[in-house]
Amino acid sequence: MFDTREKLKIAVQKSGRLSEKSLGLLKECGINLPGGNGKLRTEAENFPVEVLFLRDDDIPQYVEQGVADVGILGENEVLEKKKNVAAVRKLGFAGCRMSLAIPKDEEYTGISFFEGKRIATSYPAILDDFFRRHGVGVQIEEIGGSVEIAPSIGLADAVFDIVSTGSTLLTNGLKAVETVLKSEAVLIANRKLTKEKLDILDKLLFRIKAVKNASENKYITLNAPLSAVPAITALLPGMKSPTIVPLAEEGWCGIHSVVKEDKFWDIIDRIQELGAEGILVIPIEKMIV
Ligand code: PRT
Ligand code: ZN
Repeated sequence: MFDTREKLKIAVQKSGRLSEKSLGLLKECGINLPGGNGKLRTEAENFPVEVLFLRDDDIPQYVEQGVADVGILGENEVLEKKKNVAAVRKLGFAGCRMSLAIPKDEEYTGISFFEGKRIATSYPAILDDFFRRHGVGVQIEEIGGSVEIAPSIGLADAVFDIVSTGSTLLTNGLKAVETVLKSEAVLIANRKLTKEKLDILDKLLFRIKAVKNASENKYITLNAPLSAVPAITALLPGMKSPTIVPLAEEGWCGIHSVVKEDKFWDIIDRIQELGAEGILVIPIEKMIV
């Protein structure tokens, strides 16, 4: 398939919240990576890629320098590091927000609340940009981790950190008061990839799209009275248009289509009201559109 000796070098997080999902995505794209914990690099057997396992903090720099060609990491880390890399595609996992939080008993009065305050964070660049944009002067205390304990030990008045469920803030007596940004995993790329590497990246992106489409859609089949077909097909646009097949029973047909996961329950309710019966919903393995 590839008449090339070049391999696309993909940086993924070595161990952390992104590791499993990043490797899982490559696997779903049909890329077989020989396993083995503790490895620093591995080459796929059936696709021209090599995977480098790195700390997520280092990935933007390595991609900028071309040590890796592409990388998978959180948008928050890309924004913080301010490296010259291309953000190619959002990947839909590791969703979180980055928020400002203050002790739960304090009254929050808006962004000016932070004027002159000390804020602990591991993301000083994003925070500095935010307060500059709002014209609020703050003192940023950069710390490497366990940001949430900073107020209780007297290091800071507030924190700026990643929030997912909110339970870390809660158990540390803090409340989130401002969302500064939302983040999810993204694929970034070096800006000067060779034509051969760009071709491999295109193939990879094509596969990622098929995997994502599949996970965001369901295949649906149902039986309907012929009189209800126009109304039902209007609700089930499908990939091009729904497939309609005759049934042995007169006056009825089968309808096959694809529905978006997020609209799914709403559509089921409405087609049932229109007389649909025998509804089957089937997961899609890959979806090429
Ligand atoms: O070792 P390395 O440097 O590679 O990893 P890391 O420790 O820097 O990162 P890691 O593995 O913790 O997170 C990697 C990425 O996952 C982050 O950059 C985010 O893009 C994303 N992500 C998604 C999260 C969270 N959700 C998350 N909840 N990263 C961190 N957290 C932490 C947060 O810092 C806080 O301590 O979880 C806590 C809050 O969680 P809740 O659920 O209590 O609100
Ligand atoms: Zn990190």
